Amino acid sequence: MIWETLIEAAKNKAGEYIIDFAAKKKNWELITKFFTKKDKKRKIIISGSSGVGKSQFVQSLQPQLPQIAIQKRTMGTIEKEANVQGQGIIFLDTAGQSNLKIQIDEFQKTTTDDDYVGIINIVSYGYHYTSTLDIEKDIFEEDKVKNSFLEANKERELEDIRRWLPFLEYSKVKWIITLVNKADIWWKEKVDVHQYYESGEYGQTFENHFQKNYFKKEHLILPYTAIIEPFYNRPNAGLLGDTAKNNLQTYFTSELTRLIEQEKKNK
Ligand SMILES: Nc1nc2c(ncn2[C@@H]2O[C@H](COP(=O)(O)OP(=O)(O)O)[C@@H](O)[C@H]2O)c(=O)[nH]1
Ligand SMILES: [Mg+2]
Repeated sequence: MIWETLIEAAKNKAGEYIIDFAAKKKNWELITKFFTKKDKKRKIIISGSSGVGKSQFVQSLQPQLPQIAIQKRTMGTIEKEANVQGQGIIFLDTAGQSNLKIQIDEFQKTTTDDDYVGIINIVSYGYHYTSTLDIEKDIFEEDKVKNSFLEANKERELEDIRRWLPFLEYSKVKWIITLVNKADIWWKEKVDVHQYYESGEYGQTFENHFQKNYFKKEHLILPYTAIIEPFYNRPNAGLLGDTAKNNLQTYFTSELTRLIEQEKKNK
């Protein structure tokens, strides 16, 4: 129970009532809950090409952020609400063919609207799911994923960030997380994967942009697995177990919590 919340609560009739009620119930959490609802919600944009695991990622937050609940569909975006240390958070997921355009619209809003605190850009080192290719011909060579397929998808990831990084020039968001999803698939190549996103072509693209930039943002690169699942049902995946998956998810949540608390303090 935080003192500020209690003092804030005592300021008005509704607050007094809640304090009374919480005291009767001996449940002080009720006060925090009541006031968090009234507090301004912070927005986080989930970006990334289709098939990298955006929706699955939002799904995976469920056990990590127990209060994640309300889901709302608007034009092109799916909003999911959660509570991180008493702060209401809205995750904005996008779906469909034109999701890059929708994401860019959201990025543009971050220059004028200070509800937006961060961006989680999801990538998957080329292991994108796609429905337009022939699995046998275009994706696999025997049981090995074709290099040409992975390279083409990584190129798509780069094209996407090149398209939207300029829109972040005057953005009010404080941080960007590059979430390298599907670690269960690429775990064996983790050294290369980390290098690629940190200082390879992807990392370079990011760094180059922010050098020119007036507003510096914190950029974290975190490994993640939203779900453990073989890539196109091939038997060779599953290189990372449940414990590791949980550890990656817990680590992500602790970093997210840190960023949100930091942002609240600086407000
Ligand atoms: N192996 C594995 N598959 C994943 C992971 N995350 C998502 N997927 C799969 O990738 C496909 C696309 O995921 P989805 O969330 O729909 O991607 P979106 O288009 O970005 O929303 C689905 O079949 C997911 O089950 C992951 O961490 N590991
Ligand atoms: Mg989706």
